[in-house]
Amino acid sequence: MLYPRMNDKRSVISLDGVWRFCLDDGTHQGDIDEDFIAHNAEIISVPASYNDQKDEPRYREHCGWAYYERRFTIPRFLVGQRLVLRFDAVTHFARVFIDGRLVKEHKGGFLPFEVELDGIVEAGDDFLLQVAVDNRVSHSTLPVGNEEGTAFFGSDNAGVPSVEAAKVWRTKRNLPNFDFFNYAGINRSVRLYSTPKDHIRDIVLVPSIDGEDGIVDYCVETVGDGDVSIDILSREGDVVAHADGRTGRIVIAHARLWNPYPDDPYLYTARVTFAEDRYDERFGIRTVKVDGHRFLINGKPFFFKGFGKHEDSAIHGRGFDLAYDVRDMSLIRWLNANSFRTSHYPYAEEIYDLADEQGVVIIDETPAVGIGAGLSTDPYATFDIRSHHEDVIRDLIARDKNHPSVVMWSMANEPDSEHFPESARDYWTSLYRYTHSLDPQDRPVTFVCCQNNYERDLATREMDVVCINRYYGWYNLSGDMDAACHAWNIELDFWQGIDKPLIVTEYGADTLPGHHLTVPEMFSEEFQVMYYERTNAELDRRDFVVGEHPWNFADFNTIQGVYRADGNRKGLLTRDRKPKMAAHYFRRRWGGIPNFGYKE
Ligand code: BDP
Repeated sequence: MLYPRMNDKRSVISLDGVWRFCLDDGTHQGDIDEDFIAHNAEIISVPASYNDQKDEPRYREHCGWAYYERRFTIPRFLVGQRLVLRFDAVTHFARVFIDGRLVKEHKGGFLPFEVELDGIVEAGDDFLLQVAVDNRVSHSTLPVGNEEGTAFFGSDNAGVPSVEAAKVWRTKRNLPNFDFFNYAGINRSVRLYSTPKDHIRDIVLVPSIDGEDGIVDYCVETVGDGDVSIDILSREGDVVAHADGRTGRIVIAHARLWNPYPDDPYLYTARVTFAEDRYDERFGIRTVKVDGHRFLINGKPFFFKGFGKHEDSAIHGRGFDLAYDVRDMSLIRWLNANSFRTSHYPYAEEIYDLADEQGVVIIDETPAVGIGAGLSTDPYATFDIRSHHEDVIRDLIARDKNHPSVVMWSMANEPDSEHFPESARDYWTSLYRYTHSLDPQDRPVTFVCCQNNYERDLATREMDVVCINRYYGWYNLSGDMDAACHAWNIELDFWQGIDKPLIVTEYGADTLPGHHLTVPEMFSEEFQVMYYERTNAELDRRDFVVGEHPWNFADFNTIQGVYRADGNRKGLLTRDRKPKMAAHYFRRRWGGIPNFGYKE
């Protein structure tokens, strides 16, 4: 799916701004009731989560439908053009109405969807746009909600003997099976864009390297009549190669490669022309491959220095915030990092553009978090998760396939892979094959494994890269780093025998900024630094460990619960991006670790 870009053939009009909004009272269930909305509507900002825009608790606690509306007039000068309404992300389920008529339903809160307006409205029309949004999570959504009445770190234990109170606790409550606040609403931009009627539908670019030359195998999908031609432009805008036809191979002589910063993340542009349409897609010449226990970018062994992140900020919630994203890119460089994982859902498309440009490597994750966690039944046999999971993987790859920054797909975070090991292995290996089959660049595929009994787990070892989240010294062996390091080594001996590259995709300790101790105990800044120093010393001794991603880049908001004081505090930075001592520690450490050849 192409990102909406403006040029001399295409226009993009933003529908972001102040919309009218109201929460459902539980009686409308996603249907539009004009009177109800008219009586209850108030202002809300789009894009942004609705939860933290108001001071009444019902916005944070809401479970169910909410309604957005605004009027819009399509400029008459767009007569004769194809018109498309595009939602970058509505969390988690959307129903779109135009003048009261349902025109689209979409499941999944982190990927774009479109409404073709042909036959619905025309240039010059003024219309009412309404969006019903459902924030409920369950065993059939991704991320997963735990319908049995337990929430991540929350507790419905009412004490003795009040069973009735526990029932009240569960009523109309979202029970996320994940550790980030369930921010909802129109979280990303809404746009109307136009293209010529005969148009370019998609562009697929597959780069490779042949000696000094860059190769691009390409395919252009079109609708209507016309011829396709493609120019490759250098960063300076010069045409360096050309081809005609819908599919083909282009050779860029003496190509410059896309490399992670501080090397040059060089980008070319594929300028595709078809009939009256035109589209510019940026791309990089780079290859990705797993070879034994090494992860190769452009044929060289790469070391991942970075973190799991979140899209999370004050007031916006999970809403798109470009200034935060630009600042985060700057902080990634300040930290001497080179990568991050889009834990635990696909991020806004603009972030991938920034990463391409800034030379930051991405592990691109689906919103499949919480599958089977805390259940006593086999989630793979019990719940109907597969078809939605496949849809999400398909749409993620369709959206992100051309980004040079994306070097690996993560199908999920911390699904249960231990309690029903055969069933989990069957599910994950077949989804792994499915993911490989969809990716034109055939990048490595993985899922991120929960702290578990890794000897029982049969799925994690089948992935291209072993990705493990481990909390030795925090949730396990709390505060005792001698014992934690001992446990690490026992586990690392096991993975050494599997002989695949391993990335520690999460490890960390909650840390209260400004809490200092001479004796480094848990929650102090000194403990966080010691935790990482001790753990990293063990990881450094293993050459199959090809990456370290502390959890998390920054503190982030979560559901309230006994384990969370003002959210998850494992950030190297505070939520408003001030460095803790551990940020300075990693900045020094990573400053001494090269992108390539660290453990050679
Ligand atoms: C891991 C999860 C992550 C949590 C983290 C934690 O993958 O989402 O935030 O633990 O507890 O299990 O801090």
